[in-house]
Amino acid sequence: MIDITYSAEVEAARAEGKPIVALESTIITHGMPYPQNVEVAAQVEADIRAAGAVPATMAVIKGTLHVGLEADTLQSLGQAEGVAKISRADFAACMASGGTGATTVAATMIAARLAGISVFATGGIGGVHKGAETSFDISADLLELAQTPVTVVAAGAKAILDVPKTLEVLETQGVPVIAYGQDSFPAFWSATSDLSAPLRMDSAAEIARAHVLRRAMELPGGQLVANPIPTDEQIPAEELAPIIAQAQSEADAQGVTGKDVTPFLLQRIFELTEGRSLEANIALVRNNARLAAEIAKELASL
Ligand code: PSU
Ligand code: MN
Repeated sequence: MIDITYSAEVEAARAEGKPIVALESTIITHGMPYPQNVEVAAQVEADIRAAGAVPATMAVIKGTLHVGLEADTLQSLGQAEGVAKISRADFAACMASGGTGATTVAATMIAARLAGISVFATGGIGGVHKGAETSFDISADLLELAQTPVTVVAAGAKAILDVPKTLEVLETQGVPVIAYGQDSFPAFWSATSDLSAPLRMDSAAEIARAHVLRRAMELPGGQLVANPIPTDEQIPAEELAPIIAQAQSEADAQGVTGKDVTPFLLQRIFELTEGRSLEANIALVRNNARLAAEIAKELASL
């Protein structure tokens, strides 16, 4: 009924019970420019393999859910124009109409659950946008974390979001937010923020045990692991604040709404930092991939 294709390496990993890490594709089609998007995606996959796990990048290609992309499929997806950005609301519709779509965090979690994958690495999650009290713009990623049992490793939330409100929604929804190896909630391009994370864990094994316990306790939903960017790669928050403010006011002035908001802001910040935001973004995604691989290995051993 559900048309799913596994890449050769994911197929083999499933048969052998090897650890697998899910990866999203919206970061490829809507989060980074070509050709860096494809280079980074391939590098992140290589990082996961080097850490002893198998990468499964998710995307819908002409109506089929791909769990793991072969290299040529990744290349063409990274260059394709007009790829849909799919979340919970439009995942099935995209498949039913034979469309091609990149998976957001929410859609990647759904795909991971369908494929029996428990761990997923990304850069940043969607959250509560600034001005949400009037726009009601709250990412479906937060509600997915509340209902789909996947541990998501991200570098915290970007300052394009209202981070305190994002943490409030996660708390209301019962999502464990776990800072890795520190008390502070990391701020994407910066390793720390003024906010402390609700939970802290210092090892992949502990994160894996908590994941398994939540399943045993029949608590729905996943966990958000907030993994700080390595400090030698970070960009100070003060430096980015005016750039984010400018990107946000341009979005408001141009009437950007709905699912266009996040890609618009990411693209403008890339342009306004002359690509420096991208360097940090690459470093943190790779760092998250390595931690996710460790968690997947721990889960496979439990
Ligand atoms: N935040 C980032 N980088 C990203 C995204 C969010 O720092 O690439 C992408 C992810 O795919 C995330 C999606 O799931 O944007 C959220 O979009 P929205 O805010 O429209 O829910
Ligand atoms: Mn939104």
